[in-house]
Amino acid sequence: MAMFCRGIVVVVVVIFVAVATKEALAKQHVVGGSQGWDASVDFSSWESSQTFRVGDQLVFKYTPGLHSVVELASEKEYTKCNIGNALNSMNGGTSTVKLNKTGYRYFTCGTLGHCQEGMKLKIKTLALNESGPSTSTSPASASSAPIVLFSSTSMLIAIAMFLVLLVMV
Ligand SMILES: [Cu+2]
Repeated sequence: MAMFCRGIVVVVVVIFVAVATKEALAKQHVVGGSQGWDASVDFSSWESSQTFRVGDQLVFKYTPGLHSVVELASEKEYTKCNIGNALNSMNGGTSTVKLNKTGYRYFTCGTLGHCQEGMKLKIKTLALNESGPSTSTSPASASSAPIVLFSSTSMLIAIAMFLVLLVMV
């Protein structure tokens, strides 16, 4: 019976470690950083400071009623600011988009004129093992949040590993 209980604990801990590791790799990208989804932000330079991978999330933060988030189907519509055939539209003030596959995605604001004023974002999602564009820009501004996320999750993994060792002995 004791062996059976130990077996269950090991299984639970292994599952926990697997989930924690996956969480550590996924990132939330707050679009535009602290300024959020706003016309004053240069989204093209924000985009180039980030590396997007499958499993990550985009979080758009904005004032509802003033802005919205519209996903466009193609590069052509993105270039022309044509929101007539939008794939999706969100207007709640905090909109989360999960990047569930590789490739390009296009977003803009649904408010008249805001796309032309630069509220548009084109991102490329990479596979987990794909190497990103060279991150030659200063790392200070972009990557502070993910590092904090990673270190706390690493701690959980370390604790879980320790528990496994305890159970094994
Ligand atoms: Cu807008």
